Amino acid sequence: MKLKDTSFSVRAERAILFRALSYPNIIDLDEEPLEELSRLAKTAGANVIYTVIQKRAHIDPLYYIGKGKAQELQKIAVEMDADVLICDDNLTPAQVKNLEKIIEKKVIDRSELILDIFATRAKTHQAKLQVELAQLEYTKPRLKRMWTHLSRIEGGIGTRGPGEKQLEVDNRIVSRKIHDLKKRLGEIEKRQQRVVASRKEFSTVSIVGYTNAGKSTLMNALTDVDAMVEDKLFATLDTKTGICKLENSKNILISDTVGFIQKLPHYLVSSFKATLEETRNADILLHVADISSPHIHKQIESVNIVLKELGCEKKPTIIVLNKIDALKDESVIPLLKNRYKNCIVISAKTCQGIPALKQKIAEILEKRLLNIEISCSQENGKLIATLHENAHILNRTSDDRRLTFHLQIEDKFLSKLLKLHDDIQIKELVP
Ligand SMILES: Nc1nc2c(ncn2[C@@H]2O[C@H](COP(=O)(O)OP(=O)(O)OP(=O)(O)O)[C@@H](O)[C@H]2O)c(=O)[nH]1
Ligand SMILES: [Mg+2]
Repeated sequence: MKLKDTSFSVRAERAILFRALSYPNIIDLDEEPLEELSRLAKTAGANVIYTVIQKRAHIDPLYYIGKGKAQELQKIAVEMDADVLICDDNLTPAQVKNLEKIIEKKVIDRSELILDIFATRAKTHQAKLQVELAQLEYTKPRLKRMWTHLSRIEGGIGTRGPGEKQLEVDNRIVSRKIHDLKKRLGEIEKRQQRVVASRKEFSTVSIVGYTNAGKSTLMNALTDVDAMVEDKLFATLDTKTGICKLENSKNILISDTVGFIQKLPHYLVSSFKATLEETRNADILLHVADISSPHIHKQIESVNIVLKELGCEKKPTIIVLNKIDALKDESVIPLLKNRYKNCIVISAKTCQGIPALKQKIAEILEKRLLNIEISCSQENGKLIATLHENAHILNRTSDDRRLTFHLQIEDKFLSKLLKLHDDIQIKELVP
């Protein structure tokens, strides 16, 4: 089971985009509700020829949009010679099946589109395995549809998955394959954990954020790594790590990673766990957001949801409001600063605000509490007194000549201690 060779399958498909708007989304209506889906579709290689929005009180459990609207879509699809219909929400397997029956064209949902983009973008072995796993997780509950509906759907968006040749594939094979991929990715994850652990002497910072917010551009501004920057969604699928020198001449490790998007399918996040290992272990997160986007709040919120899913919601996080050079209305800056307390305004492109960002990183690192064990001679009264004053002592033991403290101490203070006293021994403890 291999990812299809995308150089042949990306043909410019004619796509109709559709979305049902129900409460509370109708009230909170964006100016262009299908703008992001349209960018995603174009990224996947489609030509968007028409968009349809249906306002309705409830999402239809059988057809997502109303049945009548689906019949209308069928006529439009024939008239406009569409190849594919793309829904902005995630559909149930039954909804896809029912819609395809009426419309008689390939219907794909948001997750399938994102998976498709990931499949075209995956370059490294690990990224490919991760995408393949996510595709299989997506396919599994839909195998029945694949059996009955796939025969008339050849090539193009949504068939780059392992599904297209899989009419003969049954649930058992898919499950076994999922198991096997998880095992292989688990091994990669363990290896990655070891690499991350071996770098523990460095403080680590992970760049996260909505897709296209400027994460890789920021990575390039902070380190000498050459990360790929593109005005495309999901340009980065792999983690890159580089060294950044702070003003206090401390070196830290910074990693760039895959972007997030709203309604990101859960299994995609979990498939990318190995790639996101750096994020899960980072001391600080830089959450990059595009200040020039009218959807900035929603994008920050979507990223926070994914961070929560990764168990990172409590990590010290700096909200990095990027692309200030592209902002037209500067009056929003005070409002944003008020809303996002720990934020900093920058332009990764012009490097405006980069020194201030580095300064902020240094400050947070210095304030970070370390869990350590310090042992010193019993005679070192001055050190013992300063420890009592400046650290939170959790435990204290003594043998004939030495005292051992288990304590929490600020990184900044520990550096000072090390300079002042040479008879202490320090061991960092895992909290
Ligand atoms: N005007 C302006 N454009 C920027 C800035 N930072 C990034 N960009 C542009 O935004 C686009 C996306 O930048 P990337 O750095 O690739 O964004 P990313 O967050 O890594 O995107 P993905 O990896 O696709 O999630 C590119 O066209 C960049 O040139 C900035 O400070 N100002
Ligand atoms: Mg990137």
